[in-house]
Amino acid sequence: MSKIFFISDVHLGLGNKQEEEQKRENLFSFLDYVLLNGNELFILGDLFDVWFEYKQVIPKGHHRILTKLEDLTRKKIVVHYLLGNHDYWNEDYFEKELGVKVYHEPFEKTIDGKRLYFHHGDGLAQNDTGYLILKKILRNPFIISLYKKILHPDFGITLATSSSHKSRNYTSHKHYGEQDGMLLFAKEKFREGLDVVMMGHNHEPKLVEENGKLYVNLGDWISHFTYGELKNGKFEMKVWKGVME
Ligand SMILES: [Mn+2]
Repeated sequence: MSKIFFISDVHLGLGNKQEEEQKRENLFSFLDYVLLNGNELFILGDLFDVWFEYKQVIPKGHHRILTKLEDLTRKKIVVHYLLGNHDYWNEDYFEKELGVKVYHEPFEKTIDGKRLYFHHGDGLAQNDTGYLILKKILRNPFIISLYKKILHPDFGITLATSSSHKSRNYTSHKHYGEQDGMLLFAKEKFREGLDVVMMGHNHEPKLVEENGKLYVNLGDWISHFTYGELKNGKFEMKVWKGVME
């Protein structure tokens, strides 16, 4: 039986120097644990507070996490990385250089006979047409490639960083019933035959069991440091206490 780990919303680069240092050490100790004990790792988006990659350029400041991920894949641990609304602008660096499996869209996997569905969690709020339009624009391949052609990386990445901060202020101040929307979506998936629906995005750890089906929100690594563990067909949500004092 395999042992599989799940995390979401680490938002590397979001905090001040000291917070980031602490978060990194904490995350690295977790990844070392996964390296020794796991078979697979799922990252459900917003690993970075901003990841904006050009064909030949990646953002500065994250080299240690990149080599950590490579350590995992070199040890034959399968790393699945579903892109979130803060780190969607991925080219092929993670796949080609780090051996990570990258997903641009929500996806399904069967594990130990159970059907699991993974979604970052954005765009599921009720009556939030504005965000859905914005999401379409921000993910449009033509617009993304035009942006990269026009803007030098120093400017393009800086601009992406500042709009990421604006987007957080916007999303954290809206009340479109995001929690409800996510749970409703999960229930819809249960009706389609899925057994587990897992998300992140709203930074609120949550576990809802219903007729043997499971909705999981993995929380975040900003204030909760929560992770999921699936072992012998049993799912548990835990808090990583690693190197925190
Ligand atoms: Mn998000």
